[in-house]
Amino acid sequence: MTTSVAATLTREELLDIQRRMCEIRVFEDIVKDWFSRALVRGSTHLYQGQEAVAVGVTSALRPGDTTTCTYRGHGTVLAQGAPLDRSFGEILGKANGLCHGKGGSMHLTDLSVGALGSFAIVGAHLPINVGAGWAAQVLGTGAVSASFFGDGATNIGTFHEALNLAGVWKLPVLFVIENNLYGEYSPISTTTANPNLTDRALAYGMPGVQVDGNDVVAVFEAAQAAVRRGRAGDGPTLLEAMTYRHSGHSRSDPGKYRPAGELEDWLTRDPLVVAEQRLRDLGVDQVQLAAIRETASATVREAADRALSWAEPAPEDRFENVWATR
Ligand SMILES: Cc1ncc(C[n+]2csc(CCOP(=O)(O)OP(=O)(O)O)c2C)c(N)n1
Ligand SMILES: [Mg+2]
Repeated sequence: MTTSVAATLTREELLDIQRRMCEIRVFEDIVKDWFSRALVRGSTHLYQGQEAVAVGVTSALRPGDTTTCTYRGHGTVLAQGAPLDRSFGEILGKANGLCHGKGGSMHLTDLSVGALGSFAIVGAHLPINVGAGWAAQVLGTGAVSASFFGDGATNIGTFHEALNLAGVWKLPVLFVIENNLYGEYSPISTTTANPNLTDRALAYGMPGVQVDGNDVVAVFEAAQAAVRRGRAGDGPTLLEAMTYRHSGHSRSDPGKYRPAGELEDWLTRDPLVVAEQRLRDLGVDQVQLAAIRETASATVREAADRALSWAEPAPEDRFENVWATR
C-alpha cells in the first residue's frame, strides 16, 4: 500500500479538501435522515467513510475532465463540483434537481461539471469512460476520464472489456476501484478468486496501484501520477483505493454480517480524522479544524433547506428531460 508522507498539497489546498469532505459527510447525514423519515422514495447507498477517494481523485482533475460513478455516487458528483442544493433537490425529486427530479439518489448527473452519470447497474459505466477517453484522444483535448466503481464491479464483464480496450488504445482513463471489502452483503473473499485486484492491471497492460483510500493525500498523489500518465498519452491506470463504508450497503441493510470490531477499527482511520492529523502536522489548530466542520455543516444544512422548499415537477412536464431531443 502506498503511504504518502510527501506534502504535495499546500496547506490551503488541504484545508479546502477537508472542507469538501466534511460537506459530503454532512450531506449524507441529511440524506440518511430524510430516507429514515420517508421523505424520499426508493433506497439510498451512502458514501460516508469513502470521502477521501472521491475528493482525492477529483482534486487531481481539471475542468474538461470527466467522471462516472455508481449508485453510491453522491460524494463523487459533489466532489466533481455539482451544487449541493440541486443534488439534494434531485434526491428529493424536485423540479430544480440536477436531473429535474427524474433520476433520484442513484442517478445524480451534472454534465456542466463533467459528471457524466451515476449508474445503478454494476459495471455499466466503465465503457462510458472509455468512450470519453477515446473522444479526448481523437480530439486532442488532453482530458482524462475517471471511473469510480466498487470491488464487486471487477467481476463484471464490462470491467475486463473496458480495461482491455483502454489498454490497447492507450486511452487517458483512470479506473478507480473503491474497495470497501464488500459487494452488498458478501465479503470480497467469497466472490473473488484472487482478491489482489491490482493484479488485474497486468492483463491489460497498465499499472495497478493500491493506495490507502482513507488518506486523501495518498489518494491525491496516486491519482495525480495516473492523470499525468493519461495526459501524456501513456495510457490508463488501475487505482485500487482501500476503504470502508460506515453504514450497510443500502438504507435497508444494518450491516450485521460484518465481524465485531471491524467498523470500530476503520472508524479510527476515518478519512476526516486522517486528514485532520495531516492538517495538524501542517500547523492547523483544533479551533480551525472545528470551524471547518461547523462551517461545512451550516453550508450543507442551508442547501438542504433550500432544496426542501422547492416545487415538485409539474404533472405536464412529466415527459420533459426524459428523452434527448437532439
Ligand atoms: C449487473 C448487476 N448485478 C447485480 C446488481 C445488484 N447489486 C447492486 S449493488 C451490488 C454490489 C456491488 O458491490 P461493489 O461493486 O463492491 O460496490 P459497493 O456497493 O460496495 O460500493 C450488487 C450485486 C446490480 N445492480 N447490477
Ligand atoms: Mg464494495
